[in-house]
This record gives sequence, structure tokens and C-alpha cells, in this order.
Amino acid sequence: MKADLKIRRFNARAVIVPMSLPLYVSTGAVVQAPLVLIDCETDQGVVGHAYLIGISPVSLKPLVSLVQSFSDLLVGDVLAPLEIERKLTQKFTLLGMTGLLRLAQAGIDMAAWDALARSKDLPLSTLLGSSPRPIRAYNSKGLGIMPEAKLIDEAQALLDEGFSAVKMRLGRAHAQDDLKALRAVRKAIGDSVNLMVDFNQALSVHEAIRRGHMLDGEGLVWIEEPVRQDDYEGCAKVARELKTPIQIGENFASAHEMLYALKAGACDLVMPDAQRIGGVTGWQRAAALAHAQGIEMSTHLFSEVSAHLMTVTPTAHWLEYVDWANPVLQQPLKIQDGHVLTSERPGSGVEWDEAAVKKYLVA
Ligand code: SMN
Ligand code: MG
Repeated sequence: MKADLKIRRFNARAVIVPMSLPLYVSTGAVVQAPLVLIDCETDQGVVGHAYLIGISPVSLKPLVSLVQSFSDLLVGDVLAPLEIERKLTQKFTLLGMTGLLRLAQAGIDMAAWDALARSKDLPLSTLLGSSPRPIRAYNSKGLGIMPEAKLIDEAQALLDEGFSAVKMRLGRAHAQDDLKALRAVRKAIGDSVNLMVDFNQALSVHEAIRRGHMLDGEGLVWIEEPVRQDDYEGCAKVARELKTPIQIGENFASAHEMLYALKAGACDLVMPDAQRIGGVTGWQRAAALAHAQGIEMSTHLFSEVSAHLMTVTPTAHWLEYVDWANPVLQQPLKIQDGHVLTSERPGSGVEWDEAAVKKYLVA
């Protein structure tokens, strides 16, 4: 075992990779994946990896620059993720550890945990006190806002990848059109398939309650982000009115924010995002909170590292599966019987395909 690894630097590169399926959500189309690839280099040669999802290519250069500037603050420090988090949080308390700063911190955290696990030759879940196992997952790659015929084909294709749960995006101009599309998909996939829907914050509180009542009899696992994600009071009104569980959390910037949402009764379920909640470290704090409050917790994007995190989440609910980083990964996640197989390799299982990285490199 290598004792006391020291940080040499965190390096970041930006790629824009093609998506296997474009995704049409209520805010617009997501047709390619802008990623920041982070390497945690240590003094003993161990290198940890993690990626961030920039959502827009506009965020790539600032993110690369932030990771590199954070790196300058950490050179020579012991590779101890909680100490790194403490140092960065303190340095940026006055500015606020939110937005792109939070993403950069979370990326550094995930890469540091990956390096630590690799240095001990352990899968990340084992380092965290659990072990890799299959995690129940839904296929979230498609079912955007598009014509019915396309939706039905896509629903079948998503299930054929080995899933028995899928998520649909809603938020068309007219509620009836959402309902028609939803029923067409339900008819095609059958009653045994678990179906979630996501409005991506498209509705007013009043409209969310109206549409929610229309959806309440449809057997949905959850209704996600019906209204502005930070309007906890509005979310709470919607959650109180509807029978279907309300899901939010992909925008929580910390476990504290999650606590405020839960205190407000804003949701029935939570789904923090690894890059917004603060990486592996932030996730574990949120998972403890969800446990204490008896709230089921799902993941958002980042399926590779999130699978490990679900093994240490007492109230683990559903893993969101997307394959957006696959074009630059050596070993993409495997799916079996509706479950994602958590990587058993040392670390999180994220390893770059360097030839592909070269091909898609933009910064
Ligand atoms: C989502 C998040 C990020 C990009 C596209 C769609 C969506 C989800 O909110 O939860 O998957
Ligand atoms: Mg969502």
C-alpha cells in the first residue's frame, strides 16, 4: 500500500462528444455532450479520473481554467479528499461555492477519490465501505419532446438495451399533448415498465397542479422538477396537491440546500447530481441526510461514479443511466436485467480512451 500520496496537480481537458440519442427537453435540444475530463496526478504515479458535464460548450473553457486554478492551490498537499474539500470551501466561502466553482470543486473531489481508491487497488465502493453490486437503473437517454411514432420506437429501443424503466420528458405547450404522448408510450411499453416524467422546470405552480392532477392516475414513479427548482414553497404546494411523488434535486448545490428543500416539504424524493452536490464527499453528506429524513434518493447523470455512490446510500432508489461519456471511456458501464453493473476495477472504473479524447478535444 502506498502511504501518504501527494498531489502533483489536477489537469483538465475539454471534449465535445456525440450523443447516441439527441434529447429534446422543455428548455431545448441537447444533441452533444460537452465534457471536462479531469486527471488527478499524484507523486507516486497513480492517476485518478473524473468528468464534468458542462451542458453548454460555453462552460468548458471556464471550467478547465477553474480546475487548473484550484489545482495550483493544492499542489503538494496530501491526497485526502475531505481535506481538499475543506481547503477549497474555506477559500471560496466569501465568493460562494456554487455554480461553476462548485462543479470544479466536485470534479476535483471525484478525481481525488478515484486516485485514492486506485492507490489502494480497491473499487471506489469498497474504499467507501461497501462493495460493487448491480444497481437498479432507468434508461434516461431519450424520450424527449417529439412526435408519437418516434417516441414509441425510442421507448422500445431504450428497453432493448436491458432496462425495465425509462424517463420521459414533458412540458409541451398543451397539457393534452403531453398526456397523449405519455399514454402512447405507456401503451407501447406496458404496465410493468417503471415510468418517470421530467418537466425540467417548465410550469407555473398553478399549471403544475392542473397537469399533475391529469397525470395522477397514470401510474408514474415520479414527476420531476415541475416548477422552478429553487421555488421550494411552490414545489411544496405541488407536492401537497398531487398523489404522484414529486422529485427534485439535480440542482441542489449542497446537502444544506437539500435540507432547506426537505424542511420546506418541497419534494417527496431527492436526486442530487454528483457534480452539483459536491462529488463523492458532498454525496455522502446528502445520503446521510436522506437517510435521517427517510427520503428515497436517486442519482442524476454520472452513472459510472453514481453506481458506486448508490452502494453506500441507505435509501438508494433509482440510478439514472445515460451513456454520454461513453465515446471517451475505455470500458463503458454494462447493463443487465434492469441494473447497471458497478465497475469492479480499482477506482470508479472511469478510464480514458486517449485516442478518442484526442479526436474530440476542444480545449
Ligand atoms: C436533464 C439534465 C441534464 C441535461 C438534460 C436533461 C434532465 C435529467 O433534467 O434529469 O436527466
Ligand atoms: Mg431532470
